[in-house]
Amino acid sequence: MFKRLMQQVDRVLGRGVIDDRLYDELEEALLQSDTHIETATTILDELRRAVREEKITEPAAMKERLKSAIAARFRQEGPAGLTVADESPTVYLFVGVNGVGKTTTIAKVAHLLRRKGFSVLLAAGDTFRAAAIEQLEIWGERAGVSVVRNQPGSDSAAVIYDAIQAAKARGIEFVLADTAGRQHSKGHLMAELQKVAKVTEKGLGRKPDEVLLVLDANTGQNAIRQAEEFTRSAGVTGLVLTKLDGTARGGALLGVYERFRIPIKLIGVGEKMEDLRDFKPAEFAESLFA
Ligand SMILES: Nc1nc2c(ncn2[C@@H]2O[C@H](COP(=O)(O)OP(=O)(O)OP(=O)(O)O)[C@@H](O)[C@H]2O)c(=O)[nH]1
Ligand SMILES: [Mg+2]
Repeated sequence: MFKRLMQQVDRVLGRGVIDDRLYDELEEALLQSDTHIETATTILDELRRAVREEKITEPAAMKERLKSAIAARFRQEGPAGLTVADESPTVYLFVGVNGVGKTTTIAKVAHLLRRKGFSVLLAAGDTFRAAAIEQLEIWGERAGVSVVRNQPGSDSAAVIYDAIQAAKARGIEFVLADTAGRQHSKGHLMAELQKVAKVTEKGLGRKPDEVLLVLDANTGQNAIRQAEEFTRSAGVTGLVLTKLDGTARGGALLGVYERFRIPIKLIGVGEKMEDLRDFKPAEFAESLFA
C-alpha cells in the first residue's frame, strides 16, 4: 500500500544528499499517501533523530530507517485476535459507514469460524435496506450458516436481540451482527447504533464481545472522523481494514491507529470468503512496501 510512497522516496533519495529539502519532499510523499500531518511529523522527527544518532549518510540506509519508523506506528500491545467469551454465544457487532465491507467481512468471519468447527448465527441488523438482508442471506447460504432476519424497516436492535436469544436456545457459539451503514441522517445512524449496543448488552448480560469498526483502506483522512464518531456511539473494540488488496493509499490508517489505539484485528484482502487475514504487525509492515 505504500508502494507509490516508496517509489517517490526512491526518487527523492536518488539525489544522494540528506538535507532539509529531502525531508520536505519525504513529508510531501507521506501526505500524498494520506498520512495525517501529525503522524508524518512524528515519523520524520524520528527519522531525523535516527540519522543524527546512527550517523546515517546513505540514502539507502535512510530508506530502511523510514520503513521501520512507519512500521513502528502499527506496533500493538495486548493480545491479538478476537475475544471469545467464556459463555456462549460470543457476540460481534460489525459497524461502519456504507460500502466499507461490513457484510462481506461478516461472511468471511463466518466462513473462518465454520472451518474451525464452530456454530455461527448471523443477525441481519441492517434493516434499512431490503437488499442488505438479501445479501446477508446469500452469504449465509454460501458459508453454511443460518440468518435471523425481519422485515426491511423493522427495528435493528430487535433483530440482534432475537438472534442472541435464538443462539442461546440452540446452543450456537457465535453471533455475528450486521448493522446499517446508511440511515436517514448521521444522527439517526448513531442513535440506532447506541440502541443496538444497549439492547445487545441487555440480551447478553454483558457488552458485546467485540464491536468491530470496518474501515475501507481507500478512505483517506475521513477514516479518522469515522473512528471518532463510531467510537463515541458504539464503543469500538477493534478495527477491520478492508480492501487492502490493490490500494496505493492507506496512510490514514496510521493516523487512526495512532490516535485511537484501537487494535487492528483483521484485514480484508479481496471480495471472496477466504480473503481475510489476521493482523500481524510485522508482516503487515513488510507488505506495506512490497
Ligand atoms: N477488493 C476488495 N473488495 C472488498 C473487500 N471487502 C469488501 N469488498 C467489496 O466492497 C463492496 C461493499 O461491501 P459490503 O460488504 O457490501 O459493504 P457494507 O459495509 O456491508 O455496505 P452497506 O451494506 O452498503 O453499508 C462489495 O463490492 C465488496 O465485494 C476487500 O477486502 N477487498
Ligand atoms: Mg452491508
